[in-house]
Amino acid sequence: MKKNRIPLLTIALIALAAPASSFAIAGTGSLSAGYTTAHDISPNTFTVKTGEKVRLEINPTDTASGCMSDIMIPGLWEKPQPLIKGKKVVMEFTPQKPGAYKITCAMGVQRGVINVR
Ligand SMILES: [Cu+2]
Repeated sequence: MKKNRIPLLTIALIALAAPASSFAIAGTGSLSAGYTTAHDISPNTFTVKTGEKVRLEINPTDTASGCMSDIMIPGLWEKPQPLIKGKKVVMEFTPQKPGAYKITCAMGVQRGVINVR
C-alpha cells in the first residue's frame, strides 16, 4: 500500500501542473489567451471580480477570417478588435456588474465567456 503513495502523488502533481485548456481564474487581473483558426480563443473561459481592473491579452498565431475576424465582449469591451497573426490584442476594462459576459465576434456569435463574480 505504502509503495503506491509516491507515484500517485507524482501523477497528481503532474496533472495539476498541466496547462489548463479552457479555464483560467484571474489572480492578478491579467488574463491571456491565444487564437488559432483551429481552436479559436483558448482558453476561452475566465472568472474575474467586480470592480477589479482586468487586462485581457490575446495573442493570435493565425489571422482570423470571415465571421470570426473580430473579437469583442459586449458589456465590457464594445469595440471589435481584429485578430491578426502576431498582433497582440489588449482589452482593459473594469467590470461594474456581476454576470456572464460573452466573448463574441462582431456579430454576436459566442466564442467564450468572462464570468464576473
Ligand atoms: Cu460573426
